[in-house]
Amino acid sequence: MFCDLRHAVKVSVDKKTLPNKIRHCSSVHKASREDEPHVTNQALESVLLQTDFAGLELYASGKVRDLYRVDNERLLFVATDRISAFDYVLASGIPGKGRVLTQLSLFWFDFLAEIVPNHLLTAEVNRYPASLRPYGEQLQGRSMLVVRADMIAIECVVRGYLSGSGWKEYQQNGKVCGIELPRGLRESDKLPEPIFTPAIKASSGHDENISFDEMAQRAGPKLSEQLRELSLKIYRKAAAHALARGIIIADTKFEFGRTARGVVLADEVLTPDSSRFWPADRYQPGRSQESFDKQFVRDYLEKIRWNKQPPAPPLPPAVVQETCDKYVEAYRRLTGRELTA
Ligand code: Q0Z
Repeated sequence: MFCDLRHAVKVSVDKKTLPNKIRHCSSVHKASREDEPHVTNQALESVLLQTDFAGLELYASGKVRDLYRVDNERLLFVATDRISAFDYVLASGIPGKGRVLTQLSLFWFDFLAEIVPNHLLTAEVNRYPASLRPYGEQLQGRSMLVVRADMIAIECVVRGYLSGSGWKEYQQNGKVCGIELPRGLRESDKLPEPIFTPAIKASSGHDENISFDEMAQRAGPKLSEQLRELSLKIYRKAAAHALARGIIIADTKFEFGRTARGVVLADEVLTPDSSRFWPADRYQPGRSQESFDKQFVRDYLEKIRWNKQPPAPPLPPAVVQETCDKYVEAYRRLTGRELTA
């Protein structure tokens, strides 16, 4: 079983044995029994909450992923096991989450290769430059060596369904990012066709939807049209694939960059962190939808009536386990493969 926590109950990894302050923390917070047998480092489904690669320069860091500069041309993209909910990173990690998201991005890069080139150089740790070898074990399965791109500062969002900020805007004026939609749509309704709804990173840290015209002014009309066509094409192909496997990709965000090879798809792609994944068999428009991956987490946080102010609480082992299972299930359904690595 991929993320069986039953035997990992009271482990705290000896941090001194781990190189370079990379902390593998037990995802489980309370020891249930003092006499539970200890689990070795290897057997433990440890979670990576923080990265710190001595000698590597941090290039960017987000709620759940970190990006390092390898040299002038290359970056190292690392997915941690951190999880966020209601805008905060929780105190517990989800074992395997970083690997699932990385392997899913890799699947999609390959699946989409005929439509769009991407920033991936390799995800094979033994082909990484020598400077990364000391961290090979931590990087295995959860990292990608990517080409440094000149990022285009527009979030390329595609929506196939009416949810989140799209639903909010629609209720106010019948439009999303200036795109007029039919009257009478309900929350979570499928749109007549997918729409391109660009956004920019606002100073608040939140995304701010903009019209296509505003994108054209910022990024130029030619590039904007290219990114819109690419984004819609990618979404259509991926969403059809996912739906046939029981997952609705309600919306998703792409990031593009420019390299010597032209415009490339960068960042992570079509993961549950960059998209809304809904279980198709539970789909029912007219209300908000269950999240494929985070529903157990949200339900728990509502149940304990967390006030959604920091610090975010830890999760009980059962919730960690159920959530881990959902990520692995999403990977299995979308790729038809078992998660190894
Ligand atoms: C991606 C981000 C992350 C925080 C910069 N290939 C690339 N070249 C240049 N820049 C980027 C990429 Cl992917 C780049 N982000 C988003 C990723 C943590 C923010 F891992 N920022």
